[in-house]
Amino acid sequence: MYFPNIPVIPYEGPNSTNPLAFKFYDADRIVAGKPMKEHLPFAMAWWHNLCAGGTDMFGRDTADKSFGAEKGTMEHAKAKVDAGFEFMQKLGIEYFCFHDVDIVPEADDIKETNRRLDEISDYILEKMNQTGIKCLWGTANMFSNPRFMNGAGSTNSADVYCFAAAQIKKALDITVKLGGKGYVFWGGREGYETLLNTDVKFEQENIANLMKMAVKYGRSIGFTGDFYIEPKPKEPMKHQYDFDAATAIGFLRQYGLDKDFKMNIEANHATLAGHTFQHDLRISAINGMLGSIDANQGDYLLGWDTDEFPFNVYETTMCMYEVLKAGGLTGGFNFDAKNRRPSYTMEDMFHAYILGMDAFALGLLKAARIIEDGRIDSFIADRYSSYNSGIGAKIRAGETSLEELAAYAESMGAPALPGSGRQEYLESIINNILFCG
Ligand code: XUL
Ligand code: CO
Repeated sequence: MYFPNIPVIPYEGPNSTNPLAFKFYDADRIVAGKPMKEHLPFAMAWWHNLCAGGTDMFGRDTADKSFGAEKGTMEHAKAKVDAGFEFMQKLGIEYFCFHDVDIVPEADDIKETNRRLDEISDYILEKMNQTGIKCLWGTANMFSNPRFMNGAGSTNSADVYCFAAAQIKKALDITVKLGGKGYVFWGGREGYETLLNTDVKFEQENIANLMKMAVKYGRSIGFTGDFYIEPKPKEPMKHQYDFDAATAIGFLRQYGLDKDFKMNIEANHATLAGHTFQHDLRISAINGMLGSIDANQGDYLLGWDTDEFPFNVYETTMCMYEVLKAGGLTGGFNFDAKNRRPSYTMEDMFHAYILGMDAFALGLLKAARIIEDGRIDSFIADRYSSYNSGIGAKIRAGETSLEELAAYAESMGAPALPGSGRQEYLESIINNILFCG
């Protein structure tokens, strides 16, 4: 046991003061027609939870993630598997997500790295069979190693490009072996620092071709799940090609990848792009591409990717509103989030997940209430009601012309103002639902 002092986390309800209990996440409670756990397929992010110890550019790890083994060894890799499964079981988390190099130490020779991946995935598979825990998605880390300083698909080096292809191929093999529902491309360093040394069109074509080859290979080995792009506007690169959902969707359509790909939307990435989390979820959903979510939050006072555990219930509510309206996710909610550096104990790892799971559970309850309440929906329907009949209906049906609309406008004279947006009233409805009952 790696967490001997932590019990299985029970649901105790909103009035509980037990720090190691859920206040809102009640896995089997039925909300909007199905159990909470089906609305909220939570996943543990291997990298933050089992690998990262709080290193930043000013100081080394504060948290000890050795799990009793020497780091960089396969013994350590296995200890992380054991600790991870104990962690997920204690929290009732049913999925995990991983990068290739999260689950094994990378060797100098890729053949050896791949051998290690085979070994560890056998071990993980055994644990999965014992516990019923599943893989949400896998990915390849093509941004940490110095060889990827100029990106993977976007690199200027054909040899590095081939290395990236080899990593993707293996990561797909392992994802399929573990029954992963998805495969993620986060364009870690797919972007550029200066146009003085960069051919953007060339790089984007290469990225698209790499993705096409990945789709072709994935389908050939029986991967039936979704490929995801995880948009992010900046960091580490100054300009990243997958800036936001709209940009990534345009890219996928341009290169004919839109049938195989969906979006994995991360809250903190959306806010770095100058959007709300809700905005990128909506853009994905209306394009039929809302796939999965990296559940975290940023800090509006800081301009970088802080990957905090989500506690802002307003944000989780508006997220769950989008998810419910979209009919759910094909993926899940991966906590791509890390403890703050001074929260370095094992117990803090549990507090973080309890916080995040409760924040989304409460968001789900409130979002279901907003929909059930109906005032927001009926306000929006009414706001567009001028398109329900007459000239508006003709516009919607595409059965008119610029000439007809111009003639209509001339006969009408000046139109009346379009009606109050009532933003403050609507915001007060949200507060009313959030804070009463
Ligand atoms: C980085 C990030 C990644 C991806 C997976 O900002 O979000 O961890 O989720 O590569
Ligand atoms: Co992420």
